[in-house]
Amino acid sequence: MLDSLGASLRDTIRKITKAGHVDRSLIREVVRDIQRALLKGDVEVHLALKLSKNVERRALEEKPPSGMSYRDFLIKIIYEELVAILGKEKEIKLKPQKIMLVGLYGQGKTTTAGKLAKYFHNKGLSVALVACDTHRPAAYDQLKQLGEKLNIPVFGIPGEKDARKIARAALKETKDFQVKIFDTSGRHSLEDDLIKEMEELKKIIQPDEIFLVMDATIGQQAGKQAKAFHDAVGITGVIITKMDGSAKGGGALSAVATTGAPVVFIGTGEHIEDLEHFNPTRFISRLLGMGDLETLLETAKQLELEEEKAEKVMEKMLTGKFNLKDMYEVWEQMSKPGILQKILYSLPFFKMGEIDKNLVEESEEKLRRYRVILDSMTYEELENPEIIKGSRIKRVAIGSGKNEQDVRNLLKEYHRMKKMMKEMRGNRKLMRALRRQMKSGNIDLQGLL
Ligand SMILES: Nc1nc2c(ncn2[C@@H]2O[C@H](COP(=O)(O)OP(=O)(O)O)[C@@H](O)[C@H]2O)c(=O)[nH]1
Ligand SMILES: [Mg+2]
Repeated sequence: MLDSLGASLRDTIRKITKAGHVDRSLIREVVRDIQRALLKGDVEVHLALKLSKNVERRALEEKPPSGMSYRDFLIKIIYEELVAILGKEKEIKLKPQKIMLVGLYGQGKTTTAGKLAKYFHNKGLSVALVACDTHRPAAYDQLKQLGEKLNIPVFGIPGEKDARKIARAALKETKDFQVKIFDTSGRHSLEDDLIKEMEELKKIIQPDEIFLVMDATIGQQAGKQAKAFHDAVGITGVIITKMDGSAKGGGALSAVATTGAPVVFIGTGEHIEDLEHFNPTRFISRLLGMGDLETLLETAKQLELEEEKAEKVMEKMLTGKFNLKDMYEVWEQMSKPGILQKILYSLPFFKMGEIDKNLVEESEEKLRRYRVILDSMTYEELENPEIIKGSRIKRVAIGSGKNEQDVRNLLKEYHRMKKMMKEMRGNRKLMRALRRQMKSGNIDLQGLL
């Protein structure tokens, strides 16, 4: 599926991985490669241009989260922009529903009706197929045969010319089934006659979903067709078939996405199981060669989360709102290598000579020792440590199985930390530098101390 587009994109990724470092000329080259690959894959010119512009702009302007290389960051940007042109994923609800399939001749409606029946059947729902194609003489038989193979009932009236009659009768006959899939007639083009038929069937069936079935080989034209069908009858999603045999699938997928209609499924072969729920993220991961990419994205997410967390904790410290919960968080972060550890260790209160041995070990040890004590405190106490006195100290000590001195030590440590933060806040020069350094991700306050 999309073999040549996938191969070109993977070559580009490889080029980035092998590059000594990321500079303007590499970015330009990569952007040109991607543009060429997309155009060859039938992606619409403006869309391809927009994507490559976005990649270039972001690669030049944005900074990777600290801890991530520019190389990985560039790959991440490319990945995200590719996913973005495929639109949003549409969730398939596994509940009772009526699905009406529409589309032109030979696009794969009947085959897809069978595939969908199997899809829902495999998810444990009872399914019935309804043959509303009254145009093709063999349409009923085709669906009937599919149903027999799958062991799924097919409702139809052989010889009946009025699709509306079939639909009405089918609704009664299939009322005990959870999912009902209506196959309908096509035409050579979207003509008035077809529109009228679709509208009438829609009124009778009252479908939860109207899926337009389109063949990938029409490429970018899929966008126009999706729009025309949507204007005519209102579709809720698109199924693109024959993705296996077409180099133009990228064009079809991206063109449909620009219309705002979600691609719901893709057909990837003639066999009944060749149907995939379409997920843009997974699709692009696979196209770019999964494995490594997944780890890279996972790492990026972790780093971004950590950066956010670090900023939140720091902000609290800097504004002077600092309670026992925050102190716990600080220890936790100090015992884990990462950006917050870097920040915390650069702060003055850890350089005052008291804590000079292995800080990581020390933090871990404190966490272990104090966790049970903190667990025995109420929410109110954690938020306002000042209220923990006399009888409260006794209660917490008993609750945690420690003695009162341990509880007092913990509180002492908290007050000491808070006091240091207060002093730090008084040091304007230091605060300014810290805020600046936090933004840039390069933490080094040594010179200021
Ligand atoms: N390779 C491939 N062929 C498909 C796919 N979906 C449908 N077909 C073939 O396309 C042809 C037309 O399909 P059909 O379901 O009869 O289309 P309809 O006229 O819209 O009902 C048949 O020969 C199918 O086997 C697909 O995903 N991949
Ligand atoms: Mg058909």
